[in-house]
Amino acid sequence: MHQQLSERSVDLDPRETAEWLEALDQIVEEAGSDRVNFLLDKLVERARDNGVDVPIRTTTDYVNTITPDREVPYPGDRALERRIKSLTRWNAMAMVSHQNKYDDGIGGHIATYASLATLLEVGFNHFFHGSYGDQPGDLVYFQGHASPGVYARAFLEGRLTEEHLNNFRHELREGPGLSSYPHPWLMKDFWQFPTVSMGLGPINSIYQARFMRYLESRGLIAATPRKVWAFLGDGEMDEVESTGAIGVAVREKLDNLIFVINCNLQRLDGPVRGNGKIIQELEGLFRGSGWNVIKCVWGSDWDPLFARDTTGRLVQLMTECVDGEYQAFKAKGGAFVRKEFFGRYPETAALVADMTDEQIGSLHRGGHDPLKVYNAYKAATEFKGGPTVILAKTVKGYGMGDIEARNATHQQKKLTEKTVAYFRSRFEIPIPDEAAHDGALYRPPESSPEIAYIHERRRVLGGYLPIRKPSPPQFKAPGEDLIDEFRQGSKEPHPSSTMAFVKLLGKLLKLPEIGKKIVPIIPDEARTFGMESMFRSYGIYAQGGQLYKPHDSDILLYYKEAKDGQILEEGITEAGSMAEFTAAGTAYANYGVDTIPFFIYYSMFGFQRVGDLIWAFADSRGKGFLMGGTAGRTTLNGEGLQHQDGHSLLLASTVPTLAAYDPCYAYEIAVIVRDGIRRMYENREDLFYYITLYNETYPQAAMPEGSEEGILKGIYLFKKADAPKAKARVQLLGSGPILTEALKAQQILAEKYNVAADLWSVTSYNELRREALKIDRWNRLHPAEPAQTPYVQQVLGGTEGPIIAASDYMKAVQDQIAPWLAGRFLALGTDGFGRSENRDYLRKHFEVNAASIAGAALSKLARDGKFDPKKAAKALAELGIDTEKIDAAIA
Ligand SMILES: Cc1ncc(C[n+]2csc(CCOP(=O)(O)OP(=O)(O)O)c2C)c(N)n1
Ligand SMILES: [Mg+2]
Repeated sequence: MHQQLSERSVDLDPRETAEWLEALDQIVEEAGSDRVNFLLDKLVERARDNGVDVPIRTTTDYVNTITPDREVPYPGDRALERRIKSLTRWNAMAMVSHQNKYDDGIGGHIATYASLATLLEVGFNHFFHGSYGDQPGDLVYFQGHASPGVYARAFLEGRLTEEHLNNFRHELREGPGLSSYPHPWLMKDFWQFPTVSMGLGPINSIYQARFMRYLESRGLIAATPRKVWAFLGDGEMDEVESTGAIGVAVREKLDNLIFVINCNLQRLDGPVRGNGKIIQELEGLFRGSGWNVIKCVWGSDWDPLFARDTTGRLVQLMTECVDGEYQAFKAKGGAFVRKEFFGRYPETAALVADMTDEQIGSLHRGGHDPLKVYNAYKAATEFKGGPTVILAKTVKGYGMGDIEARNATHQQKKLTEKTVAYFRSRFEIPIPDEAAHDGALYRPPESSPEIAYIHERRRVLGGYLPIRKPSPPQFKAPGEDLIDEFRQGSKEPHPSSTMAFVKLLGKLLKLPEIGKKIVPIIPDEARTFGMESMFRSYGIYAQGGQLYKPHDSDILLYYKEAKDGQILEEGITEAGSMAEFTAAGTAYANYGVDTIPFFIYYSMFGFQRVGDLIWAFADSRGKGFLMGGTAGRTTLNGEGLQHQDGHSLLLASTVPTLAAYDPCYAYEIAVIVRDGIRRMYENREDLFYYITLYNETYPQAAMPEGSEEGILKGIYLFKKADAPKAKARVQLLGSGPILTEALKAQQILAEKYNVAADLWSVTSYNELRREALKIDRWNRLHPAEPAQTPYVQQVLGGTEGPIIAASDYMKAVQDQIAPWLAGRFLALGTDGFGRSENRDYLRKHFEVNAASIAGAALSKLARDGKFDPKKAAKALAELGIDTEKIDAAIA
């Protein structure tokens, strides 16, 4: 069943081995680790010269990295800390169990925190800084579904009341409730980081640590010993986001980052690696990437066994066994361990001959031993030059009696009376039987040594956490003059909306107070967006500065990297860029400093690729601007199916705090961005923006008088029809560059068909719908009051004729306002897969070109009885519309 070790692992000559090791020990003692490393390198080199195949080994034996002789004694009051931990264990369990007893199926988790308690408590008592002087403290990403333990501690600290805990997962009742998981949106003074979607904690914490360095390097915050701690599940490490960015932490030398992976060997359904060892696998992965790896596998009670194990059999046995076996050892108790583990070799059986089964059964795993955990944390916080990962072996459901380490333990919400009784006596909770069965909470009096100790430790460490403290406003939004340059429209050569935005960004970067707070984030397409001139002016952030002379240093716009560079050029990682955007967009709550991130990327690779990170950004109350470049299914020439985006706006509409805009003209962008800064940073509203940017060049129109309100609300009259003798009238709605097609359609309709078309620019269907829904709701709830009218109806309700709404996005984007426009509405959009073609052909294919818009207007007029149907059919032919061609939606 277990893995056999290869010949290479068997010691054929122990005496010779001992001589070599002694020699090595002596050099360690006399010359230190640099010399040892040098000699080891030389030995490997020589061995290879002699034809020996020396593999690169990134794993070590299955034992603790920190040996007992390198440990420092535990600085805290072990007995008192154990009492406190028992109370957090109890209250976490009681809270979940009680809630499920009275509200069957409400859920929650007990087993995860049971495995994590020591790892968190050592941190709370000795490491997690609430503040560093006047600076904010450590940033801790908690394993999301271990939240009951964090609540239980806050309860002991007096930060949460019994009422809070009694309302766990009851957030919509009268009293204050607790959210299931860490959600800043739901508990804005408490949680900082939404982590429960597996994999987001790892990537977000890496970029958080990098952004901390960025802020320090640019002098926006003081440099402190502040750390980012990320507590992660071993099952969670399977997510690609969990390991996909670990190289970044090494490259960026992030010694402010500590991963603690709670290796309880289980995930939800069963073992993480039943047939292998997750700790060894992760050690190889992280060490191979260059992380400082600290394995914390065995508790102190194993140390005497190691000391007596002169044959090396114990370590061999530990390395041979797989996680499926280790799980069984904890699930099945001491007698089983004696037989199936120690009993495998006579030498190891002898080691425990004088121990009882009970003693064997309770031999601890590293993650449950405060001394081992303390030493691991100490080494991690002192390590310089790179990130540290602590691989702590724990037991899922530790202390839960007969469900400890069982496959089903993750799902245990309600404990049996027997389990509760066991739990209570094991952790010595002083409450009567009946109260225990009912899941009563227990908090010792304020004057008790436990509570006094908790407060004192937190006082020494600078305050309580988690805590979320947004900063007050730090600057005023830019004035009207930001827009001035864009009011008049453009001259030849006309820019695209992307170019216009880059110009606007340049202006923002130059503003006295705001400029330095702007954080441009780009994966790798600055040149596509025409932003390369910013490299030289603002520099690309590089923690080590620029170590080479760039080949283009002789030109003005060379590729400049600098320690205090302002631009974050992340490389081709939308997930990493989004994580960086998250750190920047929440800096106001974590560092007390407002930064305004602009993340500019291919719109296609945003929502559908990193949607969950965007959702978590909203949960985090993030602020900033997502700029969807190369937007539109037909505006992006040539690129085809996987690049042409016709749906990001629809996906954007699903995010409650996101205001999404699809502007056509430069002045629209300027108005939206200026107001966005006002709302987010001056007014402190919790929202963020998504703005599409296109790369088609066309004349940028002059800003119509009085259009500002409409631009922000989502619609304004761009150009009234100029057809006084027209027989029929329509309303044309256009967004993004398709507004320019609608502009042409307006002319076609007037000149060829004597139809008057009023032209509207719709900057945001999403915002119009939201406002309309809000008004509808009010009307629904106040039937006795005069009804209010949604903005979209105020604007379009009194107009005449059908409404044809075209954009470079799916029809469903436009359809968002259809319910308020009765039967008048007809959407033209880009449903279906993109194609490699130029704009003319693409717009014809998707039926969003000027001809299609004009044709749709005539067709709808005909259906409405306001235009001769035969003439309409003839007009379609004249306009070159192939009425029998395949529908782009399914092509
Ligand atoms: C992206 C995502 N997928 C699935 C889940 C559902 N889920 C919640 S906890 C869990 C198992 C977690 O296992 P592990 O990371 O080992 O944590 P443990 O509870 O063992 O400490 C799963 C699959 C989730 N929260 N997020
Ligand atoms: Mg696990």
